[in-house]
Amino acid sequence: MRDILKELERKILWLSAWTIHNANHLRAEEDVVKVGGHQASSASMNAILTALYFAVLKPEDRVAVKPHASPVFHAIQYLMGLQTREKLEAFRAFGGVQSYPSRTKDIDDVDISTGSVGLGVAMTAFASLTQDYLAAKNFIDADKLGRFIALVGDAEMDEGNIFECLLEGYKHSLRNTWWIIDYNRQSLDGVIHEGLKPKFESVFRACGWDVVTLKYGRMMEAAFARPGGEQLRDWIDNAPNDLYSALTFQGGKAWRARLHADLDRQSPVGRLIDSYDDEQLSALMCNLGGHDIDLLVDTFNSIDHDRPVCFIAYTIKGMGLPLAGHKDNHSGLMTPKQMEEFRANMKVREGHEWDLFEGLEHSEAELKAFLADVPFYAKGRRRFAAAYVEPPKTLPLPTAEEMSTQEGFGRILFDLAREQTEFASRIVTTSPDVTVSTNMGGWVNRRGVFDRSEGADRFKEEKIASTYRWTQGPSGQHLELGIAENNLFIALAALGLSHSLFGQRLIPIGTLYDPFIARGLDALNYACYQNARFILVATPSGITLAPEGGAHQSIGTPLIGMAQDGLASFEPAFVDELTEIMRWSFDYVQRTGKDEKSAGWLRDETGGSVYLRLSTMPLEQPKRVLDSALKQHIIDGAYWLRPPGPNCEICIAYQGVVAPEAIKAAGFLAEDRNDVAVLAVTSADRLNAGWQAASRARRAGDRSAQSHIESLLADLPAFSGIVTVIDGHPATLSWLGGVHGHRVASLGVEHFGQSGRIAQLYEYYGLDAAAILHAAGSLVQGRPIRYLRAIR
Ligand SMILES: Cc1ncc(C[n+]2csc(CCOP(=O)(O)OP(=O)(O)O)c2C)c(N)n1
Ligand SMILES: [Mg+2]
Repeated sequence: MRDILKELERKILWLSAWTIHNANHLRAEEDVVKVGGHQASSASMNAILTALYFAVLKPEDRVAVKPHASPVFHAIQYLMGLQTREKLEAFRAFGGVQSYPSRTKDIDDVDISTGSVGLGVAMTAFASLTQDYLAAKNFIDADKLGRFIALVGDAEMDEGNIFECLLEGYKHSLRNTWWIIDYNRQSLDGVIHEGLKPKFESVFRACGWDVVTLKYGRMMEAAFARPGGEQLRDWIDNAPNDLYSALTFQGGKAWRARLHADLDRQSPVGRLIDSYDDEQLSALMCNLGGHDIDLLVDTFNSIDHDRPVCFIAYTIKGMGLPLAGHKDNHSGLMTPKQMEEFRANMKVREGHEWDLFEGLEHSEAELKAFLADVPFYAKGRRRFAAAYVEPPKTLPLPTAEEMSTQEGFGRILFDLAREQTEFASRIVTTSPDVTVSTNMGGWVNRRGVFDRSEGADRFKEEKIASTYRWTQGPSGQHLELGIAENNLFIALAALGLSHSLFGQRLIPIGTLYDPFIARGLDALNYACYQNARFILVATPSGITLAPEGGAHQSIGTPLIGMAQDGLASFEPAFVDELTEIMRWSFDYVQRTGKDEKSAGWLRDETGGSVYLRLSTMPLEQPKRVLDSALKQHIIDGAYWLRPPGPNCEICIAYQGVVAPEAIKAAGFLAEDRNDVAVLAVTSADRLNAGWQAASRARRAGDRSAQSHIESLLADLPAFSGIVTVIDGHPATLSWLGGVHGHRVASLGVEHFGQSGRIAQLYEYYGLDAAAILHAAGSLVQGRPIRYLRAIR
């Protein structure tokens, strides 16, 4: 079996190097993007991936493969019949295998996407926590837990989000997680800093992990056991990274010259060195732990506990290729001549490069029998689906004369927390230390904090009065996180893929302060790229958070919401709108319409995640009952609060908490111009997406396609001007003028906010009724608007 494994290791090295060579040299004249960055980096982890996939992993296990090992991963899938030659031939090209393993773009069962270094690593930890969460609720079988394994580049360890996640993991008693560090001591730019290994080790141990070092391969160990061996080991241990790399690149002769220069030739160690010929000496010196299949398989399979383990595997970047060890090899590519030599070594005939069993010594029958028996693939594709969990048909509408959307959100959740329904049991909330300040405290009072073990509430035991009675235990439905927004988003990514990773539906709701979305933005993008499903509630937001000042006020987040793929963004002004949006979101996050092309032009069938930008400012609530048409408009992104008539000269379009200013301004305007329209925008994002989609559909021949905003603004006379207003960047709504060519004046915030009272700031930044009237004045034709001077 081990012999076959070693043959497969060579085969995978061949296939991955060939995939890259093919894309870069053979198809370079075609439209294939020519960049290396994979050959050396892939080869570095070739043995580790071979060992894992063919001899260690179980079907329940999940792996995040470091971005540049993508060709190795796909070569393994190709051997297993799960990846096609066409896709490999089109590596990095249109429709081909992705540069970095992608759950959404690749066809071969990628467990966890990687690409932006560090994020896939943390994802394994949060996927493991998700598994614990599901097991604690008996949603999955607690006896069949998988392991979550990250293959980590050593330079990847510089990413801070990894350390944030280590601390969080410690707090949640992380288990069933392995991180295998590819300690090749090279990054993208070159050879990395000396002596990181002990630092890694102490950090991991401090966070409660076991650390296993795979430094010497078995050939090395055998040499160390011979006379002079100890000295050889000392030399290896003390060799600087760059020297080791350079000698690796130069090969056997160079090794001998250097070793003889440093160690007495006539001593036992000198004789030990001379007992190897050049080729053997090179093989010996490159026989680091991370390249020794036997050692790797035995070490991985010897782990008999569920504590988290960090393996530090010494490797050589480019191992087995002529690029090995060279400091510039990250984007290095084998030349055609080198590839020919490599081909000869691998015994691969021209024209047979993609043949599965070409150049291998074992018979096809033996190899096929081996592959058919690999445990990891025994249960087929591990991409699951979960049953739809019926959301409530309607959500009880929180009522009060005045209320903020943030309060409304908290009350809706609080009401849901009372329900003993399947749906309520599938909600999981999480927040980076802002659970209370984002109004989820009541929900947590009722549903508890998740922990694998029951916790005590000392304050309760001591009968000390407190608003928050948060019991802690396996039935808890709130995952309390420390203040690290990266962790929030990666937790949402993992919880939001529960249906696909574990076959169990969760409805994750995460809260944070709106400005701090920026802190975790790459992780948010990463979650969306994987098609994770969650509801992000960002509150409070904008300069409406007046006394908090510029540090806590968000400006650009509405634009983030618009630009982020996979995320439908809303900013309701009133709680009845929010209630409808939340009800819709509970369905939207569960939608599974697949094919982008066959779906309707709005792409709503595919579903996605949702971002709600809320506010702490209490607004007087409208007294109305939403009919189904209005509900639909709220979801589609806008409705006429005051529809335009045929003589309408001015339309005020607002989004979110500035609604009262817009309404007030319309009131003033109406005293002078009796036909003033007010457009309530609940989602600039969905309006814009619909507009873009309809334009695309029309270009593709669907002449009837018309988006919601196009129909709404069709009611507005061509001579009307639109004043837009938002507590956020004005560009969010300024595009409205492009829909039918209306003139636009856009109000919003462009500069860091100030502390103050809301009215002061609205005046200062030009969001108040007076500013709206001024803007309207600049748009109307003919007689100026009266009252302008009376207002300010
Ligand atoms: C967030 C992020 N920043 C930068 C990059 C570009 N990049 C890709 S790999 C890499 C470093 C590679 O070093 P290492 O992790 O040691 O892997 P190796 O190449 O040695 O296999 C960098 C900087 C990236 N992919 N993601
Ligand atoms: Mg490296």
